Amino acid sequence: MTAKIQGAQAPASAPAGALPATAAPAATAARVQWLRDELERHNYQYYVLDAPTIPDAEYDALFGELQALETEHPDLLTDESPTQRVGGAPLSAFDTVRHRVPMLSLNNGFDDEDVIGFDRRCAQGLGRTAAAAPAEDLFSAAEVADSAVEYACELKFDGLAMSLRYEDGKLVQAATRGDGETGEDVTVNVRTIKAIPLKLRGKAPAVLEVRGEVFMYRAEFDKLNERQAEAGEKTFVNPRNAAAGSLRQLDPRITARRPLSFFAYGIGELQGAERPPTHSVMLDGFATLGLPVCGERQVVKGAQGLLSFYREIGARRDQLPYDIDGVVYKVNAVPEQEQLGFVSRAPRFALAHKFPAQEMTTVVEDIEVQVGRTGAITPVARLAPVFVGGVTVTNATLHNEDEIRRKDVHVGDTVIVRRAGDVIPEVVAVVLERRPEGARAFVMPTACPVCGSHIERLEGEAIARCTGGLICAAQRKQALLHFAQRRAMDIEGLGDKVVEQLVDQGIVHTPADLYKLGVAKLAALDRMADKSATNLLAAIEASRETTMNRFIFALGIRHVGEATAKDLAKHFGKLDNLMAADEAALLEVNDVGPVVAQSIAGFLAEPHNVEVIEQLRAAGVHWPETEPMARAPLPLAGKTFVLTGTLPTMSREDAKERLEAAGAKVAGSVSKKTDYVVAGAEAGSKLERAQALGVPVLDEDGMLALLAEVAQMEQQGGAEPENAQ
Ligand code: I6G
Repeated sequence: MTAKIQGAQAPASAPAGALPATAAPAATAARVQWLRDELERHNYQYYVLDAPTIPDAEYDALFGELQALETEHPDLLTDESPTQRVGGAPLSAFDTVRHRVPMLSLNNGFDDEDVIGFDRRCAQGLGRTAAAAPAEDLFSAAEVADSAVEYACELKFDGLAMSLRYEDGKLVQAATRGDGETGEDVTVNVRTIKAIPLKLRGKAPAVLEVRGEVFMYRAEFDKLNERQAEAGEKTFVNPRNAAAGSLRQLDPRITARRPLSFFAYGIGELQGAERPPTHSVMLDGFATLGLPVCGERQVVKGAQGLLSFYREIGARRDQLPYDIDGVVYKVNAVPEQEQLGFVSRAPRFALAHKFPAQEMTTVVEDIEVQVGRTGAITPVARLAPVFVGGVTVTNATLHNEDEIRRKDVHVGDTVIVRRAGDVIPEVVAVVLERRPEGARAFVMPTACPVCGSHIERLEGEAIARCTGGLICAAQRKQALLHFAQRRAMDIEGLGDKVVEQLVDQGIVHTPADLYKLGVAKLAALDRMADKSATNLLAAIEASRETTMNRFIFALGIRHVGEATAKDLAKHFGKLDNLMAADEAALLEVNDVGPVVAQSIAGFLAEPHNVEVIEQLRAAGVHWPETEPMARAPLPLAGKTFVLTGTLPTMSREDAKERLEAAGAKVAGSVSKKTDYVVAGAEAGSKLERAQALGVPVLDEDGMLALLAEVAQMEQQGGAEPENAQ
């Protein structure tokens, strides 16, 4: 909840945070009520208006104060208090709930024709005549007929349908959809979801059943899986499964720790208020009552409007912060919805227009390994062809040996494959029930399949590597492709097929050999016409003039991406300065930590790498050089930190990166020389040792505050922070 601080207004008689615990009950009750209203207001700002006004730490302080007052005065405790979202005692089973108004499903559409047909049926049912234009004409028609039907368009979130029952504005029941007639009573779990108000704002109807979707934001899902993995617990396949698994916990305290969210989209039972005249007015009304509604919605006219919405959302689908599997269209006017009615339990006035599935099942026919530029061995699943995410997929990365073990992938398994946007397809999970007899476990080869060199996996590393270096043709090919890519030396025309032949025929061994090529050698390659050979040669020629950051990036040093290459070029100004730098000097470069520094120093310590650099310079590869940048040492240089336990929001790896970027060293064990221990939940012996040695202990917030403080100091000229010893 990080955002600008607006300063919460406490009641006039009680300044924020100043009320003593022993205050008179009336004043305490007022303070308790004020804290509750304030916390709910922040929830509303955050979940409904998407405009948070308070940083996490301040929210936590208000929450802590409320908890303390309620502990001291249990008579003040109510079910609606935000403190009651932490989850009570575990259940033995969920009760069954009969939905007073059934939770219907929607008819699905998959292509333009389905949408045009839907619009035509709605228009005819309402006594209007829909333009029977073919799909391609729909977008050329400049105007929409006045008689066109008006629709409310929304997203179809990939979560779990939920019915929330509010009586006199208070949440009294939450039930899953189940079979649409009966669902499960998950009230105790749903009460832990902060996005769902326990009490509606303003004037609420006597009974309001809100229908909507419980889901998980992708970023929260990733963090949850990171925490699960760090704690050695099972990770989830996708946000939908994580949301479903979290809601179906019998112990609500577990649900309370899961980052669930909610969007409202419909009404079930309603008493004591008129139904809103349109679907879009209903959605706006939800927001007024404090219920989160997705902002990605639009009112359109006719099939043309529907298809434009579909295309516009489809183009942004992968950038949305949550998973969706389609969009939903509903006739906007409620009387028109009633006029159209239902057919076999699905409304005639609504359509779910589905996007191509991003997950499908298929069979792993084999697992092979690929050798990358740095020798990294990546196991790849060869799959029975499957249409997923809009393309036919036959390969999916399995990342590394540990991932294969974690996901327990065998040859012969049926697996779920995911392909979202341009991301490389990956195997997300095995359907264990469908494992055939004789399914074969993967064994990492001990020798490189390309050069036969030994494959090694260093302790603490997830990746196994071919030790062949430049004698390995696979590594050489990848290194050349990396060198030639657009963002590096930008040699157009030097693609897979050409590199393959140049390496296999022994014509090119290192990038420097590219500058010795002539037209005749290139034109002799398979499928290389004279014209292509001349163009390629011209591209190689043009690449001689480059920039220092492109050149550094092109060298393919492990852990040196484009951003680091830029930082290095800016910092050292001249290549010779970089080549003379030791690890300590490299650590002074912006964003370079020990791992990157070690990798660069290791690369430059190899005589054959230096030789290639010299050959490239001798071949005329050049760039403008500048003066090195003068830079003060990083603010936490010389300080040693130890991380232990599970931090509430960051992985230890992230925390380590942040500290190292500020110049600190992160060590594995606590000693007298340790400056700080950063401890999270379930910190063990390291925390005890720090306490015994009197080493200062910070929690995650304390560490972030220190980092913010030193960053500010640095901007102001580099004085030591007050609490950095
Ligand atoms: O209006 C809606 C938006 C999104 C929906 C809906 C939805 O699914 C995520 N699902 C149903 C079943 C209904 N309206 C009726």
